[in-house]
Amino acid sequence: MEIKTFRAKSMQQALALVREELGPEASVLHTRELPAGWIGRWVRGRTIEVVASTTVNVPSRLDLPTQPSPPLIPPAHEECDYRAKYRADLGQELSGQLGSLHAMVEQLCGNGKQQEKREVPNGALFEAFTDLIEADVDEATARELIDLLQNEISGDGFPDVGSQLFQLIQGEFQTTGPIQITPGRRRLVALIGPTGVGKTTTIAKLAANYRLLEKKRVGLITVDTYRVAAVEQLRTYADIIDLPMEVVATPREMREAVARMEDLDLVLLDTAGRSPKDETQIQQLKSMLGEAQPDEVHLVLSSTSAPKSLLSTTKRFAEVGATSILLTKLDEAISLGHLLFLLRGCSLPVSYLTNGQNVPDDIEVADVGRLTAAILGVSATA
Ligand SMILES: Nc1nc2c(ncn2[C@@H]2O[C@H](COP(=O)(O)OP(=O)(O)OP(=O)(O)O)[C@@H](O)[C@H]2O)c(=O)[nH]1
Ligand SMILES: [Mg+2]
Repeated sequence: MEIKTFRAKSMQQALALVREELGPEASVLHTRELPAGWIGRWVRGRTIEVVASTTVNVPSRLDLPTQPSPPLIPPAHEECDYRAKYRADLGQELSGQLGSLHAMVEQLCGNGKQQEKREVPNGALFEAFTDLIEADVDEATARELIDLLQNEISGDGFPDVGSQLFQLIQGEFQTTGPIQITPGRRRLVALIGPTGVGKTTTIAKLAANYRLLEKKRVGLITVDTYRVAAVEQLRTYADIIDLPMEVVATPREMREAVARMEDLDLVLLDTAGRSPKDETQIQQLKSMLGEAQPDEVHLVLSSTSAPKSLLSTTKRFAEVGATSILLTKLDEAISLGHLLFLLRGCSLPVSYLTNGQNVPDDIEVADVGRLTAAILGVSATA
């Protein structure tokens, strides 16, 4: 029996080693991150361990089929044989890992009746898992998606796991469509978010598109009087696009500016970058938005940020009244799989995506299919 342990700095690297050394027939028996104090992690980085085999016929959720393809859920007697064989052969080194493996077997057997009918291609599930990891989806999310996928797959024959995964991810988030302008009713749209994520640039892109292409009457308000250059940055765009612009510093000025722009079709409200950790700043922003009473509040987030920080920032700004997420700098992100952690973890729909510094071109209305393709790193036609 050949059981090998692979260690690498990331799950991607570890799975690549498994493929390289054991080939596509390998089954992944167990994965874990090796414990190392924070100093160890800081000095050496993470260490991911993957235990894999070409001979242990484990009914794993992530294994590859041998020829002919074994059923995902073995009949009960085979399961007992498997356990006895596995216990006898595995030895000391792997004994500590049996717990999770047994839990996996039992979980799968619990659903045995339902799943016996299914023709689930284990190798394709493994491929889907590695594709998600390679797209930078975190391991826990990738596992959850593969579990969901496994439960979704039904019917006879060999389902197209790739397209089912695509559909599954499409169902994990929603989009808002473009800002809707109703004749005779001014739409007030605020952009909020952390510092430097692209709020002002995105306002310029939206303003130019609605003014120059849609021929709407657009106005700008900024409450960003904190940075010396912030007002000038927006004023430059206002001058080029030929838009009215107001600078407000107090709640009263906000009320007055909003009233003066009542006749326009669209008013875009730029705000100063706020740290989600600064309670005072968050409360100031909340009270300014309370005065403005915007119809939409887009939380602008840079897609280059780390997944946990994106989610915690979103939760913080949701308290301020964010109604959607606007993702910027897609062009700078090396991969976008990490966005799934955010999109699955919050209930806000996505409004726009920006992918460059060019005003007004580098912006598009978020589309579920295109964003899913970008997350998976595949062509949008997939
Ligand atoms: N690559 C890339 N750069 C962008 C994008 N959007 C904005 N930027 C750049 O990001 C930098 C910051 O943009 P701003 O629009 O000033 O960001 P902000 O959120 O208004 O910043 P603060 O007002 O300081 O909080 C600028 O250099 C922009 O050109 C994008 O989609 N892609
Ligand atoms: Mg700004």
